[in-house]
Amino acid sequence: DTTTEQAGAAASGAAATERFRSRIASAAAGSDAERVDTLVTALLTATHDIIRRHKVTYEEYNALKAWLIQVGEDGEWPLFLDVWVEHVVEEVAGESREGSKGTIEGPYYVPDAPALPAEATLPMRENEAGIPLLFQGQVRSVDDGPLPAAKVEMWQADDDGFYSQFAPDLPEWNLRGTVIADGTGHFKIYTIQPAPYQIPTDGACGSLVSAAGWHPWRPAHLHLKVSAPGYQLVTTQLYFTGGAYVDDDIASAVKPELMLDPTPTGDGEHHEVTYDFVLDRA
Ligand code: MBD
Ligand code: FE
Repeated sequence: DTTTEQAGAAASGAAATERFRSRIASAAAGSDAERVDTLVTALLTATHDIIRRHKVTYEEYNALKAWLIQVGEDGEWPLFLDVWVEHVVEEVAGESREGSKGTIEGPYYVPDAPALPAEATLPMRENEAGIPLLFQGQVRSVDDGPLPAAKVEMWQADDDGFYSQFAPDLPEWNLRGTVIADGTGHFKIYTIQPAPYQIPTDGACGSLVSAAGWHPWRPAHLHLKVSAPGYQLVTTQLYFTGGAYVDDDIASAVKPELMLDPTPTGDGEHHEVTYDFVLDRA
């Protein structure tokens, strides 16, 4: 279910900020002064235009200043940027790539999840809540050949909308795994259908959402990174046809190519769905 319970802004924000810092070498992008000048000048000019056009007051300017300070204190820069900015960066990056559609990574990826065989169950608790789901498919190249031993990294929220390592009291690798496809690129992953995800409402991003009269929800989704040697890695998400918020994702990351429509099977107690990935040459 999608109860009102949630990982608080403080806990998930601090973890996401720490993760980002330890994984991304941020200095590299600062070395081209001409590029920095171009981009920062464009950003500032756009801001100045908004202030003039909307006659922004000192009260509003100070509210912005206080809010920006709060985003940092809550550790919510990864959340803010990935929810409201990353989709356009991904759109630009994806323009030059063929094969399966990608979408944003979001703030909750953790590298090096446990390696699992081509047919595997994601690490989960005994009696993990949620409809059991068999997610299966094949990884191929744009030239149509199967990609043996392709890597399918998967991470997702549980039935309460919580991600392991970003919410308290979950096993470290709950619902995270690195599945190695078989000799014909096939994989079969047993998991549960995740719940919609509510961004924390008790931090700076939550304040923005309520101040603007928006909602704080993302549709239920599976996160994936699919890769093979000599091919470009695809970071993507898959959503569920007809699910809540698929037409109204706060992170603007749903695409028509990314929909799953699992069917009940056998005993009717679980669902299954097939989705194939196509990778572009590196
Ligand atoms: C998520 O689970 C997510 O995928 C994104 C993009 C932003 C916030 C939470
Ligand atoms: Fe997510």
